[in-house]
Amino acid sequence: MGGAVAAHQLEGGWNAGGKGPSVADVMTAGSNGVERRITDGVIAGENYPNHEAIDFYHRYKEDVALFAELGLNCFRTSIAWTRIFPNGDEEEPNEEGLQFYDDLFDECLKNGIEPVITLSHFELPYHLVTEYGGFKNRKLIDFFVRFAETVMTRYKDKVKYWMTFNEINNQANFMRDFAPFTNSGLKFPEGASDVEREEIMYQAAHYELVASAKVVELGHKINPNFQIGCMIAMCPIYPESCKPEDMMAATVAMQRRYWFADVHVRGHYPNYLKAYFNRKAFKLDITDEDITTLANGCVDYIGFSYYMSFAIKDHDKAPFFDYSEDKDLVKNKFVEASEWGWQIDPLGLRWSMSWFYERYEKPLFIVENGFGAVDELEPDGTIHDQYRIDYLSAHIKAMKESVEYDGVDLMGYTPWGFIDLVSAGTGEMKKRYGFIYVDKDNDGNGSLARSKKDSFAWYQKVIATNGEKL
Ligand code: P53
Repeated sequence: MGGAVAAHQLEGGWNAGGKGPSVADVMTAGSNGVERRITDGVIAGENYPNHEAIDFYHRYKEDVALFAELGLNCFRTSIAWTRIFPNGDEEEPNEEGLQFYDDLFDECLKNGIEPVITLSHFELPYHLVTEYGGFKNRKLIDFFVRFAETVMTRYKDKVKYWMTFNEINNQANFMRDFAPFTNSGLKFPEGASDVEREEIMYQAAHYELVASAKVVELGHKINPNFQIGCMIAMCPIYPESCKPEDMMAATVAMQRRYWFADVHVRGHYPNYLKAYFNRKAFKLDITDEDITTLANGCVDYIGFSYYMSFAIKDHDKAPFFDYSEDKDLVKNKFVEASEWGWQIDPLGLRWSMSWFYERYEKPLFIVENGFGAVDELEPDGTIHDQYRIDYLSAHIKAMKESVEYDGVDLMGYTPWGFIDLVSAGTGEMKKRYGFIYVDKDNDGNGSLARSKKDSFAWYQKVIATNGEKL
């Protein structure tokens, strides 16, 4: 048991140590219901919350000591691609960036905490967007492989567990700008039609899957003990009712959101997707060599995040039931939601674990789970976040049931944002997930001091008893 974060959401130091700007560095702060804006480069006077984040870059030693006190066995973070290759297309890496992660991993290992590393967590070098158009350009495969080879070689004796692309399937929501940009550095041409957006998304995702497969193969050569996984955002999609058309709509929606996992794990495109590509007459660059690469780079385990479940109704879309994540989802009247509208559904985690395990028979690693909420600081500085404890307890209980009653092979569990950090979706600080409070508000004010919430002692006990005491 451990905890999870991502470099761009906590490190700050966005231009320190030779780091270049990433896609996260050109996104302004949004708020609940207000999307983050993507600016053309870094513009003076805008509020970019990731530039300072919680300043982990300069405070990691004290922070890792706190993580050790919490009792983390493992620490999932990402390596900011732009610390290593500031523009993404250089031949040689930036030594200062490499040294930073050497020091961070040493600090973790010294404290008995094993690093678990995501290679690409919404941190594509911004230069690869402006010069190459992001991952819709085949050249990005080589840039990513070079980055991965560099860090996997450098840290081969410090890091065993890796993941390639964080939540690669978020971009199934191609009608919004956020996921295609953060996943793949995509900016759609002005006035692009729905179909054009979709085709571009599939092309970029294909190149990412090829890049991932190459890195899996290469990683196993660098160190045969490496465990290299994918990372899927799992929000199961339930039929709104038992009406057969609702069931079929849910099935098709699951295909459109989770085919990425099929390719990662099985090494080939599923027939339902080939049939869809044919029907849509997409012109995708998928070569025979790519097909071989995919087959040779199947992942070792399935990393996934779980926060919420979705529901869908058929919307009279028979016979194709084409899915629009932007329009087709409906509220599930049987569950409550967080302040940000994320539906709280612990049993959905057990369902998801069964779905993955039945389908792939590969070990699962829950690499994110958590409850984003507004915390109230009491006059004496304490924070009573019982709602967070309730959410996590219920999910850990579901996880235990999955292992005990359904026979699922679970490798680990790392709750998200166990130290408060910048929200990916909204750029807010006040959407907090942490057991460790960080004094900073949405406007960037605050001392950045760390303190323990009630959930800190609770999670300490959970880790110490391996989930027996909730
Ligand atoms: P925030 C959408 C749906 C599920 C997970 O999210 C998501 C997103 C993107 O917002 O992202 C993951 O911060 C992601 C993390 C992120 C976390 O979930 O929007 O891997 O980077 O911070 C929570 O509340």
